[in-house]
Parts: sequence; C-alpha cells; structure tokens
Amino acid sequence: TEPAPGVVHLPGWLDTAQQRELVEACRQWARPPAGMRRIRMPGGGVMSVRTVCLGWHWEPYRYVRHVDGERVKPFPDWLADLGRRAVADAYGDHGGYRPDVALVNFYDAAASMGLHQDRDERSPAPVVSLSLGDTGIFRLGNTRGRGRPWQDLPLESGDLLVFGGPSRMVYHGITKILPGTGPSDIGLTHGRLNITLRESGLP
Ligand code: MD5
Ligand code: FE
Repeated sequence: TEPAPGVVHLPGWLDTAQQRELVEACRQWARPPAGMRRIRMPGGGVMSVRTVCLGWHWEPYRYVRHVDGERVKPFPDWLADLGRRAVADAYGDHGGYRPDVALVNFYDAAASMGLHQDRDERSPAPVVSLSLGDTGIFRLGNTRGRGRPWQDLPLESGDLLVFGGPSRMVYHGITKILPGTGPSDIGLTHGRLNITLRESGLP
C-alpha cells in the first residue's frame, strides 16, 4: 500500500527466517564497544528508545564516526543489498540506492518516539524501515509541522516501510508499542526492534 506519495508499506516483507537472522544480528550489534544506548538530547533529556548505529553514529543533530571514543561498527554489504532489494520492491527500481548508515532502535513496552523529521542526512535518497517483534503504532504526519493531519499505521514484525520522494521530510514518530504482539519464533521475547537504512551523503 502507498499511504502517502513516496511512502510504500509492504506488510510481511521479511519471512520468519529473515526476521530471526536480523534479530540475531541486532543482538550482536547491541554489544559493546559502541553498543546499544539511550541517546542524550542537548536539552538534557534522554530518549526512551535504545539505539545502536552502524557505519556512522547519529547524535543530535549530526553523524559522527566515534561514540564514547569507540569506532562505530561497520555497515555490512549484505545489509546494503537488503536495502537495495527493499527499494526495488517498493518502487520497482532501486535507483542506485547505496545505504551506508543503519539506526537500530529498541522499544520496550514504555518507549515511544515523538514526531520529528530525519534531516541529518545529506542525501535525498529514501529511508528503509524494517520492523521486528511487537507491533508499533507509527504516526505518519505531514511535511509542514507536528500538527494534523496524520495517519496512524500499525507496523508489525516483518513489515517494510520505504520513505522517499515528496515524503522524505515528513514528520513521523512511534506513539506506542503493543506488548505481547510479536511472533514467538524470531528470538525476541519482548519489545520492538526497528532498523532504518539511510544514505548519509557523507564522505
Ligand atoms: C521507528 N524510527 O520505527 C521510527 C520510524 C528513526 C525513526 O523515526 O528516525 O529512527 S521508522 C519509519 C521512518 C524512518 C525514517 C524516516 C521516516 C520514517 N520518515 O521520513 O518518515 O523506530
Ligand atoms: Fe525518524
């Protein structure tokens, strides 16, 4: 389905075996050094999601190569290939997509993400989102601001969402997690993992 121009939602794009492999990969990426952590905002607040980055580390409001003095883990070629297949399946053409950053977000039952834009990438390329585990309610807003109109879409385990074109700068967030809704056979007992792939546009 295409909930907005340039936004394509393919439910169940990942099969169970692929989901299990991605969960295991996230488990490895989450380990120190440069492992999963809550990102601190400049105002002193701390995000409720836990994040680990590959390729580049995102910090407000830029991408950096090191976190706590440790080099960020590499962005693997197989993940770039998966991102390219995702864009090809969503749009019919991968358009030369070459993601070099991944943000892996873990949401426990209490975590959420407020409405924001992803504007720290210096490339107009789309963002690819893969969901694993518990269902999250995704709020797809508009490009003008945080107010209405918006659409609330449930993102279930295995779903692919590709964001590009006129919707690349749309405000979006996760309003809540539905605990206990994830599959029991992918190696994730609770919570939600979301992997986003991006082109940083950095050298
Ligand atoms: C998530 N992640 O499910 C959410 C939404 C993030 C983030 O928002 O920045 O890590 S995934 C869908 C998404 C990702 C990136 C951009 C856009 C939507 N978008 O431009 O609307 O953890
Ligand atoms: Fe985002």
